[in-house]
Amino acid sequence: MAERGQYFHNVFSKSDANRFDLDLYKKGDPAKKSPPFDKPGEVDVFCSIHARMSCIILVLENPYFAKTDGRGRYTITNVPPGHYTLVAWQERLPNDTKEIIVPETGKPLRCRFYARHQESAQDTNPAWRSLGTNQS
Ligand SMILES: [Cu+2]
Repeated sequence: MAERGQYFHNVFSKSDANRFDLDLYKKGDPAKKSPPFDKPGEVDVFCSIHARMSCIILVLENPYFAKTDGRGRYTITNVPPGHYTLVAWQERLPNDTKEIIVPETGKPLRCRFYARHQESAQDTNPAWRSLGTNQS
């Protein structure tokens, strides 16, 4: 039985973007290595000691991102004018994308995503839900 606070972890990822292995380290005693996170992409992170420990880290190309609130709304501010691909990401759904043009000046853009749960693909009454729309 482990002494309280003496748990070990071994955090690693085999994802194409940002593959790493932090080797064994103790809780409260930080790992000697740190993940590079230098390539954009989705990084699936696991612990070889604890099967239930996992997370997904998104390494993004720029600071223009937002997390939706409880009602599925989001706002991305201070985006320079230009042509962009806006991507909606949710771990259990395929990505959805929209091409947008941020004008030099003008009203905020509104961009709404809809997605269907993969589990309900065979459902005769598919549940559609909003992944988000920007606020203004
Ligand atoms: Cu662990």
